[in-house]
This record gives sequence, C-alpha cells and structure tokens, in this order.
Amino acid sequence: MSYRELFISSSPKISTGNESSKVYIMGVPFDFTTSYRPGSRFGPLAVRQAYWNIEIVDRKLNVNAEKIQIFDIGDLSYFANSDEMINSLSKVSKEVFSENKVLGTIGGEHLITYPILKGLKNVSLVVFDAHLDLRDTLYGLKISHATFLRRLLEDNKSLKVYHIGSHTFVDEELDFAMSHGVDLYTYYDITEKKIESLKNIIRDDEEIYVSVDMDVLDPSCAPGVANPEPEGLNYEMLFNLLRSLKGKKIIGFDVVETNPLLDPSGITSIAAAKVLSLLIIDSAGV
Ligand SMILES: [Mn+2]
Repeated sequence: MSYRELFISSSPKISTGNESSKVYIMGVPFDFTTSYRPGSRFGPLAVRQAYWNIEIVDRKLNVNAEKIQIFDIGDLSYFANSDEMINSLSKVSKEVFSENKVLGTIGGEHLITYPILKGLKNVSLVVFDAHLDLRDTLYGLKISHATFLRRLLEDNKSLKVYHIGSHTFVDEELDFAMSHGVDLYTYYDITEKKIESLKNIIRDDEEIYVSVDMDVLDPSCAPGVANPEPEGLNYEMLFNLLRSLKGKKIIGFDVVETNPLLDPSGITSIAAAKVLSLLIIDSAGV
C-alpha cells in the first residue's frame, strides 16, 4: 500500500486528467497552529469550489488552464497534531516528487510548506508573504505557521530563498533573513523599484518551489486570511509576478492561508483559485 492510499481521503476534486498528468494537486486542511484567526482548514474545499466556477483562461499568457491535465489526489487526512501532519505530508510529498510529478498543494496554514520543502535538496524557495515567518517561537511554539521558514533555514543552511512582498516583520526576523542570505524583495522594494517580473531574478535552470500566502495581497483584495496586514500587493502586481515565472523549472507550489470563514463574498478563495490556475499554467510546461 502506498502512503497516498494510507493518508489521503477522497473529497471533491478538480482533476482534468488522470495519474499520467504532470501536475498533481492535493489539499491539506490543517490550521492547528494558527495564532489569530483559525479556519484555513476549510481552504482546500473553498478554493476547489472557486476553481471549478471561475474562468481559468489567462488572456495575458494566452493559456486556457482548463485544457491542462491535472490530477487531484485529494486531501491529507491522517493527523491529530502538527507532528503527525508533518510526518504524513513529508511522506506523501516525497512519494509524489519521486514519480517526477509537480505537486501543487492547497492549504491550510503556512506550516504545511515545512514538511514539503524539508525533504528537497537543491531546490530554491520562492515565497510570497506579507510576513517573514522567521520568528524563533510564537506563543511558545517552535513549529508554527509563524516560524516555518526559520526552521527550514536552520535545517538546510544552503536553502536559497527569494522572499517577495513582505511588509510586516520584527527586527529579529530581519536580522535572521540577512544573516541567512534570504533574497528579500519587500512590498516597498516592489512598489518603489517597480519590480513587475522575476524573470531576471531567478535563473532559468534553477529548480524552484513557489509558496503563495494569500496575505501577501492587500486585505482589501483578500480579507479572508488568518493574519491580515493592511497594505500589500494588489491582484495585478501579484498575478504579473506569478506570470513571470512561466518557463522556470517549477517542481512544486502551494497556495496557503485562505480562510473561508472570514470570506463572506468568497473573494479570497476566488483569488486563491486564480493564483492556483497561474501556478498550474507556469508549471505545466505549456
Ligand atoms: Mn503570512
């Protein structure tokens, strides 16, 4: 029996293809360490529902994501605490990567990126996030959605990180980022230097994993997140930066922190579905 069969539940899917698809999608309905406003465990279902119902044709890239074969393997279901989530998700993601598939994950809180990245070597991480998630602890927790990136950089000192769109972090996090070689493009760098593309920032032959925390968007664009921080990228800025990753070697991606309980109009889930569609287009090699 494979780990997929052991740890994954069946739930509404967004598959357009079968197991031979290059891009696999999964959900991780986990929000146990969320410090402020829990509810992102309901993200995978809401983002899938939005994905089914919006137009996923991108006219700027001129690609219809509906025509791209993706295979949705379901939701991670076997965990009662953070350690169990980390254990089962690292096994499942390792298994999917070993089959040379691109793994796209719908969260859930940002801690889910930790087990996925932990097992990867020679892969750079591209993070879009209002926060740095580089605290040593948050409310006493070492393993949390506010510390995941610090734990990753402690585990793997050579991990290359491109961090895009942050605008709220404490000095401790900034010091850690600087001393660990994080390539930081804050929201203010992006607006003041008018950075619209990552084409010349990331090499074409560099394998990358892309993680999008929906709170990188201004809360007026994405109110349904666990930790909204006023100010941030607008849709056009985020989508253009994501479009600029087309042609890069994307081996996996995630879209995290969507909280449908705080999203009465559904706009955050809809924006997350658009982000998902762009990442599918970028990574499918079409
Ligand atoms: Mn964040």
